[in-house]
Amino acid sequence: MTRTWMRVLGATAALAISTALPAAEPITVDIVKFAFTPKEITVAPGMTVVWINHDETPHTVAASDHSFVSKALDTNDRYEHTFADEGDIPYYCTVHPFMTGVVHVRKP
Ligand SMILES: [Cu+2]
Repeated sequence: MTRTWMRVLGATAALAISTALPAAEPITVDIVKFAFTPKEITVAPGMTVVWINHDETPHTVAASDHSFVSKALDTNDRYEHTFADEGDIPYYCTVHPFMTGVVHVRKP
């Protein structure tokens, strides 16, 4: 194998790795059987979290500090929120307040 060809392969591998970085990928929280799953997540500032309701019952996603609140999500509805600042943000479902979760926003 020639040196040039090796260099091409190396560049291709580097490209594949950079494409796989999750930087732009939103984090998903599934709402299943009256629970946020996973219940606790950690994201970097600037990242977006997407909640998807898989239940037959409408749910909401509401921050305890009122920094965001979704409308009632029907089955397969999505709600997304981008977290700009560091902190711990507890949230709950306003229809079923026993449904709770936490988003930890931390610099990596
Ligand atoms: Cu609910």
